[in-house]
Amino acid sequence: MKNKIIKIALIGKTNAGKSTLINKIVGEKISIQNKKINTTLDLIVGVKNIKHIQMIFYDTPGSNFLKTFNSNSKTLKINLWQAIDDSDVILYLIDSKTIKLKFLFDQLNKLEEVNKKKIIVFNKIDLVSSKNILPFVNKIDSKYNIEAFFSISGKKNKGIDNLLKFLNKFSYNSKWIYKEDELTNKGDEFIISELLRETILTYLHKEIPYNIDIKTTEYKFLKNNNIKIKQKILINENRYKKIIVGKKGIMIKKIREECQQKISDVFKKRTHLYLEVINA
Ligand SMILES: Nc1nc2c(ncn2[C@@H]2O[C@H](COP(=O)(O)OP(=O)(O)OP(=O)(O)O)[C@@H](O)[C@H]2O)c(=O)[nH]1
Ligand SMILES: [Mg+2]
Repeated sequence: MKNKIIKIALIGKTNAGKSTLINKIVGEKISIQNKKINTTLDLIVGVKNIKHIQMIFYDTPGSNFLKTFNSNSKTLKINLWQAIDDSDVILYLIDSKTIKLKFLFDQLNKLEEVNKKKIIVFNKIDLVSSKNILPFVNKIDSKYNIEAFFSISGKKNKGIDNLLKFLNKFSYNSKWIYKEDELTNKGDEFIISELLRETILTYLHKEIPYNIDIKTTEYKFLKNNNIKIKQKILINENRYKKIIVGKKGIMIKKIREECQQKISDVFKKRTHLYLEVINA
C-alpha cells in the first residue's frame, strides 16, 4: 500500500486541552500541559503512524491571540498561523465546560478566511453531559461550514480513536515527512526544559512562570545509563530568586524533585537533576 500523510493543526483557546490530546495521541509526553493559561508557547509537532498513514499534529499556543494579531505576543501568533497555513485540516478544540458562544463565533469568523477543512471537537466531555453540547452544535452548524463535530475526553482517552479514523479519510498519497520512530520535531533538551517550565507553572504563580528562561547546560548519559542534567533558571528580577528558592530552599527542592521524576518517567531512565537560579 502507498504511504499517505495528513497534517492537522490543533487549535483552540488556551486551556482547551490541546497538549493533553496530542500527548494521548502520540502516546508520549511531548508537549507540557497545565491548568494555567498559555502553557504552550512553541509550535510542537506530534507524529502518529497508523499502518501506512502518517498523521502529523501541530500543537499550538492558545488561539485567544487570533484576535490581537499585532500585539506583543507576536511569536505565539506566528507559531499559530504557521500551523494553520501548513495543515490540511483544522481541528478546533473546545473546553466543553466553559463554552462562550460569542468568543467562539469570533474565532470561527477569523477562521472563515482560511480555506481548509474544519472539524470541531468538544473536549473534556467527562465533565459535562453530552445533552449540553447539542445546542452548541446546532448553532455552529447553521452558521459555519464544518466537516464534522466530535466529543471526546483527551484526559480520559474517550472518543479519540473515532476522531483519528475520521481524520484519516483526508489523508493523501505522499512520502512520510518524519521517520518511523520520530515522534516530534523537538529534541530531548527542549522537552527537558519544557518539563521544568511545566513544574514551575505548577508551583509558582502570577508573572513568574512567564518571566523566566530555562537553559539546559548539561545533558549526558552516565556509564550506568542514568541521565545527568544541569539546568539554569534565568530570571530578570532579583526578587524572583527568593520566591523560586523559597524558605530554606524548600520551593526549589520541590521543583527539582518533581521535575527529576517527570524526566525519569518520560525518558524511562533514572535522572539526576541539578538546578541553579541566576539573574541574567
Ligand atoms: N477533565 C478534563 N480535563 C482535561 C481534559 N483535557 C485537558 N484537561 C486539563 O485541562 C488543562 C489544560 O490542558 P492543556 O493540555 O495544557 O491545554 P492547552 O489547550 O494545551 O493550553 P495552552 O497550551 O495554554 O493553549 C490541564 O489541567 C488538563 O489536565 C479532559 O479531557 N478532561
Ligand atoms: Mg498547550
